[in-house]
Amino acid sequence: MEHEERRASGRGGDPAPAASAAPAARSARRRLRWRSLAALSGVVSAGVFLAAAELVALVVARDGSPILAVGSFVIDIVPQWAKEFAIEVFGEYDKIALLGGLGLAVLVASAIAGVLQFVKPPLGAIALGLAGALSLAAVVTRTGATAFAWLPPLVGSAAGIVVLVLLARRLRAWHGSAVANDDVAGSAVPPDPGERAKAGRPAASVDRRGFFVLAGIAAASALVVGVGSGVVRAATSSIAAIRKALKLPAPNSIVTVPDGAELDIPGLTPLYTPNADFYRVDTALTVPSVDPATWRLVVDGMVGERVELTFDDLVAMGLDEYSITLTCVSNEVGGDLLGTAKWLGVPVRDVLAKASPGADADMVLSRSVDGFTASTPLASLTDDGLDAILAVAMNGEPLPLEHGFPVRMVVPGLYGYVSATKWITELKVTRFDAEEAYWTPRGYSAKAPIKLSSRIDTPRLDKAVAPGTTVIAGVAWAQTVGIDHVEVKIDDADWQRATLSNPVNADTWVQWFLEWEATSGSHNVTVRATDRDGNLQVEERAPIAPDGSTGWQRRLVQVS
Ligand SMILES: Nc1nc2c(c(=O)[nH]1)N[C@H]1C(S)=C(S)[C@@H](COP(=O)(O)O)O[C@H]1N2
Ligand SMILES: [Mo]
Repeated sequence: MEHEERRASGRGGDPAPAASAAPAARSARRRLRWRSLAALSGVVSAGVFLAAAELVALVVARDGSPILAVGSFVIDIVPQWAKEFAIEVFGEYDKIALLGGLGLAVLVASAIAGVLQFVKPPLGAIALGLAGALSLAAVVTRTGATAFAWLPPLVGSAAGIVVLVLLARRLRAWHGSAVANDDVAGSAVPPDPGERAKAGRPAASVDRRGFFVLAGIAAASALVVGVGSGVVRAATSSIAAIRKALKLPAPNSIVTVPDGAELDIPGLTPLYTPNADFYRVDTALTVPSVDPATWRLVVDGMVGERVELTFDDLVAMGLDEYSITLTCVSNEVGGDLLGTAKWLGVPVRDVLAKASPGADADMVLSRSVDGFTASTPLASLTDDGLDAILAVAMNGEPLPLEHGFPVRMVVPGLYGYVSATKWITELKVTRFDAEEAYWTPRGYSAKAPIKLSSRIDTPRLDKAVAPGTTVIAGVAWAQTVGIDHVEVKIDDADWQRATLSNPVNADTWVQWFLEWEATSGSHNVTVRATDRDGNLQVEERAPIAPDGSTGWQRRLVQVS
């Protein structure tokens, strides 16, 4: 009893017995204490409000989230100078700063509502109802508000008001019993249970527990529901989820892989590179998030008519499947910055034709959402014999996010940096003497056809082979032309022709192999390819800059 009374009147470091000194200061401290608890009940109620609204929004109408609606509303009304100031002070954290500021405002307002409900009910509940009405207005006035968008703020404010009313009631009960007990204690007469029963007051400890239990349950549920809804929302509204749910129409044609196109040799690169193993090269710090629903492709520049396509427009042009080996200019001799996929897409020439490119144009500058650009000769995109495409799928699934979702360009025979723009948004018809692409001022050629090359996959340098029959195998590529033959030389012996896999097409690499009677010791294995135009792979070594490496790969093989 004594113990309870002292707690209720605040322990704030006052060593003096309760009634002895400075009664005014003591009562001020007490008032502050009760008001803090009232403020707490307001904050908890606001938490319940927001969490309940987020849960309902998640289930019935995502755009009904009061947090998002009010946040967007504030972003819309903030004047330009304030935005600039925020960007100057907070940099890229300006939106986080805005949300933080908004959160602080909600905290203060809900604390005030809590105090009001405690001091002058039902003022706090009315204030919360007002906040509900305001957020409801923010929700339903947003452009494109859906049919049930009003439900989340309504349910949220109802839940918040109920919790606030209950908490304030318990707090007042506790306050009442504490004051009554205080009076009894203050009379310096040992409290008598009989007297208390007469006054009809339960122990303050009971009311206190009632308040904290309810506040605790409400706060914990708000936290769990709020954080849970946020996590589920983030996980399911992410571009990854949109990609997963995306259904592409059936293609008009698919790639036919002829018999013998894929050799079954351990250690040999597969004909088609699984998406998960496909090399990735780009300048993007974080993978761009592009929603196909809002994606647009603009064809402009030197055109008869500017054209804008949606994802559905593009896909409705009809999809076909193409087998193309993509290669990076940074691929060193023997390197692995290349891969082959079956791409589903639309010919770039069909898209360009809609815009009627001007006769003087000789280049298309393709641009990504993140600002990357590539310069591709117009002829490489419009030539009837070339399968330059805007691709939407890779090996049977929508483009992986890191490979350009939802749309990228793929051009057979050109290095990726001058053709394979991922997350593409614009095709600007222009001239090489008028525009430069991303890598051009950085030491790479404006035009860069892929160089004919070949690679040894097995045996490997780091794995000794046993003497006897050994298979030497690898891949060779000469996109748009095709490989005619591959030759292998062991030490200083004569060149021997390797056996090739059955080619899928000229744009796809071929696999090759040669059986070799390996003898103990170390041996040099060298490979070179010749394309169907009769060009022999260049022997002389060249670095990757400015337009791709050259040289014959020579590998040291240990036989023991
Ligand atoms: N938006 C964008 N697209 C890009 C690049 C880039 O940096 N940004 N890099 C290009 C380069 S250099 C290559 S080799 C290919 C690689 O494609 P991948 O990552 O799908 O293998 O993408 C090309 N497209
Ligand atoms: Mo590249």
